[in-house]
Amino acid sequence: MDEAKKRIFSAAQPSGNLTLGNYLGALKNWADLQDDFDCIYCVADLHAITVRQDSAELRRRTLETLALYMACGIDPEKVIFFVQSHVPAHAELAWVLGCNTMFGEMSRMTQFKDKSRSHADNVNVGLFTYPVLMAADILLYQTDLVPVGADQKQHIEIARDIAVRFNNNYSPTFVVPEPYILKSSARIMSLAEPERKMSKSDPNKNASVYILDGKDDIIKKFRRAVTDSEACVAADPARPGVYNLVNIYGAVTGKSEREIEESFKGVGYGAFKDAVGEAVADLLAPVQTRYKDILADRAALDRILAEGAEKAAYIARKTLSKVYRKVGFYQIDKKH
Ligand code: ATP
Ligand code: LTN
Repeated sequence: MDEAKKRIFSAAQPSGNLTLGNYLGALKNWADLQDDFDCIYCVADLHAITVRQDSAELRRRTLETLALYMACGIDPEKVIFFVQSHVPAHAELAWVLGCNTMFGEMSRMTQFKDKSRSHADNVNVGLFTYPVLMAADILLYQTDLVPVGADQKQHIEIARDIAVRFNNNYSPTFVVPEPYILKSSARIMSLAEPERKMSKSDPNKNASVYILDGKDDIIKKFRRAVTDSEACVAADPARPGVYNLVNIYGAVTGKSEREIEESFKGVGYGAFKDAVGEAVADLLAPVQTRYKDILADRAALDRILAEGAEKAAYIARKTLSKVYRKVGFYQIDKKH
């Protein structure tokens, strides 16, 4: 790895089929960044079990998520890829950081409040301390930048607070990370409820476009997308349904809001929705073809994961040892 390059770390949970929101908000940017930064990307399976998961499905999805990262253009020759549970330092650092994080800080987290509402029968302690584990993920690798969608900004701020506090209470230990959020694709909204973000764990399958959806399904989902009765294509945040479609079309085609408004002047929602659906289907088709080929070679994927875990564990160990020394954990002197 090139010492002069800034370090990037990011992760997605294998908690469902990845959506267009994951692609535009995260995966596409991860691929775009891999040449200019020293990138580490992880499949966050420890985070995924904060919500109940079927074991066989979680196992299958972990591998599928990795294959999808690669299909989106992320190259294991250029980045470190691994599964979070394969590197024990994540859980170990999370414990120490948890002892440096306040109950009040965690109680304010929007994601915790949302998920405790949507999973009221399973408000577990892991869901509450989720941001501490995420801070451990980031801080273990002395990360400079964390590319995520806007929904994760609050968690990165907490990771920064935890890093600054630890550095002040002990001595400089962690790089203080910055969020890296692209405006155009930061928040892709649900097609059914455009006030809510598109989310892979949304039980309404029409609310999300999945990266692996076929063209017909994609077109159908956009046709059904909730809009309004004004029948005028505009980038107006007060009209969240149409605004979301304009935003998606812009992120996919690279066109500005003004250009989109211009080119769809006087055009009804039906034709506009079809144009968005076509553009999204064209964007995803090559990803889907690559995905099938990549997933078919299980041995290659296992090799990538083994190598990734080894490289990640080496970096993570160094930070963890430093932390253990600073907090005063007794170290055995190997020279005896
Ligand atoms: P879940 O529904 O299980 O909470 P999720 O769809 O929110 O999952 P994550 O695994 O939590 O996905 O997120 C992976 C990455 O995708 C994160 O960087 C997150 O910010 C980004 N992301 C998720 N949903 C969107 C969205 N609708 N728009 C933009 N980025 C998103
Ligand atoms: N919580 C993140 C996934 C995640 C993550 C991370 C993102 C886990 N650990 C570290 C960036 C850095 C989410 O997207 N829901």
